[in-house]
Amino acid sequence: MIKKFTLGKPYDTGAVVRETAASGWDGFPYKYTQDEGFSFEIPLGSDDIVYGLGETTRGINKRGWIYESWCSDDPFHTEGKRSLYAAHNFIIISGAQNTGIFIDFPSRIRWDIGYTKADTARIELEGNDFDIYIIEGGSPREVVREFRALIGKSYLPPFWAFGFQQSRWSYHNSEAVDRIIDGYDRAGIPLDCVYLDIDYMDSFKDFTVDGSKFPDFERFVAEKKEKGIRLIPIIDAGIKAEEGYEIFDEGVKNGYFCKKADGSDFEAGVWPGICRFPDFLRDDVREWFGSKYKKLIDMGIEGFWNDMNEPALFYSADGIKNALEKASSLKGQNLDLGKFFNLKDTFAGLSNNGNDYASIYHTVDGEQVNHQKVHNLYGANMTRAAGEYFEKEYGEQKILMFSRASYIGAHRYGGIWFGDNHSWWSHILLCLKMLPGANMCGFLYSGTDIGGFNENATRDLVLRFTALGVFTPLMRNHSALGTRDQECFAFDNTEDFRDVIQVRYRLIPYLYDTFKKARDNGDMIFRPLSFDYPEDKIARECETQLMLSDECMIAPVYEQNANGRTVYLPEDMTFVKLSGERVTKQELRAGLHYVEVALNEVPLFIKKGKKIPLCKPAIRTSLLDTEEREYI
Ligand code: MIG
Repeated sequence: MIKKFTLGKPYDTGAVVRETAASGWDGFPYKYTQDEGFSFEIPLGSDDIVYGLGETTRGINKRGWIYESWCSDDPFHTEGKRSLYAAHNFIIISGAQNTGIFIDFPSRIRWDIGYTKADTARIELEGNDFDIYIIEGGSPREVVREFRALIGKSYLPPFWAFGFQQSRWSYHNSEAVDRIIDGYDRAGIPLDCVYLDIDYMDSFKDFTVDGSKFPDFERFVAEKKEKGIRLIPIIDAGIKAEEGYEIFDEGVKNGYFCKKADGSDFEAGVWPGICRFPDFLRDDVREWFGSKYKKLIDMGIEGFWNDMNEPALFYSADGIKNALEKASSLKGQNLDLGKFFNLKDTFAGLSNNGNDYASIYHTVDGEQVNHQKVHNLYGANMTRAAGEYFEKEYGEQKILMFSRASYIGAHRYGGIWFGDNHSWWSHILLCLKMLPGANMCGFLYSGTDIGGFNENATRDLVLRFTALGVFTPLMRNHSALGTRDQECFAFDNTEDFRDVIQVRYRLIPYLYDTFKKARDNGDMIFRPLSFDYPEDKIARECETQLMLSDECMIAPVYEQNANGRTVYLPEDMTFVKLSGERVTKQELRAGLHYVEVALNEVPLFIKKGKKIPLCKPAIRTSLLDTEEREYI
């Protein structure tokens, strides 16, 4: 059962697709207070679990921390953080009752889930115009299904997007791209996509290609496609302010960019230098920007990733001016501690600065809307711009699209990746913990940078990371500028990588069916164990394993130098080790077990009475015979 509580004049975020009549406030079940903002308190029973918030730091059970919905470009995903790139405003309180709460409000929300008071979740909205949906269900899974019916069907990517994908910041030119494909082919490791990061563009200008790095891009793209490889270029939110650049000129002429209070265009520096920012909240701007992807699609491109759309702002002209003024006012002085740190913070604080966000205005239905009020919708509407255009022009399942920033609703137009993680062992688990939360909110096509983005990866880390990535719909190895080479063939004994990635290709028919089933039924692909075994104490606390669809459980190895791990089986299961074309099976009883898993093996647990299909591996998805299936 869904109840909707509306206050003020909520901004139409587009998250909800099913009309729901508002209930009277006297039926609101929680104690609330209303002043400049709105806050309410939910009592938590000592055994209650709080699920949700999608892409966030920390655990599957969100109790014991404060989270903030505020899409942030933050490349350090440590436990002390409150926000990452997404605003997924949905939680489930699970105990004697199961209650889902969706807050459709695009500005900042503070979720104090038992941080200040262990037995209370206190939720504070920075504003008084919102819809809150409260969903009562028999089980957490039912609550999720009801919620998903409310927000509409998830995006369905093309079939080839389930193949293995290789990325790096950056493969600078056509030779670099060829070297990657060649490296994979020579090692016999399956591959479907190679990514183009910002350096493929001419001076970081969206929808351009630098002809000196990629001469005859169209032919190059066609040649790769002949080989079964797709190139996936990045698109950034900021548009270089440069006269004569078509996108900039059109944006200026039609007034499509975000404004400042005085009506002039807002400007900030990102990769291309000073940029302007398309006002994606407007229908006409979305239509215009969406249609620009055609430039690359006409050159044979079939997929994109949208980046920097929180939006990330390195600096603004005003910010630089103030900082320089401060610096010069201190010239010649002997700085005391306070002045020194103040100066340092002034420069460090230039990026993603709150004053800059506060100075941005959107124009919605002719009215000026301050960015602070709708911050969390910016990236989501960039994805929507692309997704709406793709569906209209090319139909469903044709163009791959996923984004860094997101808000619920964008799950209908694309997937997400979890942004700039690190080559840390703990980030294998962080990915695992985010998956169910993202799935709850409809983001089924999701995954993290395999091997880790920041810092240097080791061979064993990449192998263990990849073994988890075998199950994530988006399976992409990506790494930052300046880090050690992280492609599978860059390490010794490449046959181990082949063994792991071949398992992915063997599983694609199953994973694809699983994806479609979850999409059609408003279900999750990945569930916490506690969803399925709510009475089982150990299952309820398990944060290192997940249920996969209705047949399996996954339990990746996530520690360095470990030859295996301890795994908990809530019921009897078959322990399967997959490696290349090899399958070994062992029946295990319910309970705790230590299982050995070699670096070239992918562990999987299949429930009693269930079977899953495997096909033969191939080096491309296009070469898979998905009909010839063996059941294990
Ligand atoms: O400021 O385009 O998350 O995947 O490689 C960094 C360069 C900008 C951030 C993305 C990352 C990408 C990088 N981008």
